[in-house]
Amino acid sequence: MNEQKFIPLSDYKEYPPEEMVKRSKEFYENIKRRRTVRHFSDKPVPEEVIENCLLAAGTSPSGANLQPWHFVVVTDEKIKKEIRLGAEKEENEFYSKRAPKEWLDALKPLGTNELKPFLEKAPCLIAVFSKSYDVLPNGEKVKQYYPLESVGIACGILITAIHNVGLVSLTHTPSPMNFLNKILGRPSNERPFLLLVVGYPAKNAKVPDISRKVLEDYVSYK
Ligand code: IYR
Repeated sequence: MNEQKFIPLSDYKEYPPEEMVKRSKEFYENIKRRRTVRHFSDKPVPEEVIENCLLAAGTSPSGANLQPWHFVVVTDEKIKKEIRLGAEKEENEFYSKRAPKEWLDALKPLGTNELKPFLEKAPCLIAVFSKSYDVLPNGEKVKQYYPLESVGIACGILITAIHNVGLVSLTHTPSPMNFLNKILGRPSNERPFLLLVVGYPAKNAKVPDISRKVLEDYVSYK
């Protein structure tokens, strides 16, 4: 059994209220420029930057601190092509058969379709996997708690870290995504959660003219 062990919260920093207001505004001004981008340049991204963003993601809170995630960074052209082919096969089915009209209507403003050239063009794909159980080196299975919530939070931090360094990302979720286990050789206790496309925007990149809800529409106070 693990003994409880507590250490002082030595890295905590408190800021005076005015400083808090300034920092909260600055953070908001920065993060509100984040856009999901579908037009990528093929300019390579520094490996160390991606690694630092993944270190940031790995600080995420998680159920019982079990950190139920695995990230596969893909820069190999052949593997990117395989992923594109796998995704386009699923997306073809989605757009031509599986998607109800209501869903297709909701996607119209985004201009998405079954073609996913960005999966080959972008320099870096990060496939994120979530574990419903972990397997210890001795083969013992360990249940994970709140894996989807935990991995979702980690992805939020990752997306924020990527924006913070001046790169753009696209949260891509072809469905189903099990083809990623096969291509990337991941075990069956890991479920693909998200395929994050990362890079620089293309010179002529365009984004849909969409708006965000105003605060009053998504926050209430009691
Ligand atoms: N996975 C499809 C469809 C799609 C679904 C949602 I929800 C989006 O926000 C965007 C697209 C695709 O990637 O085209």
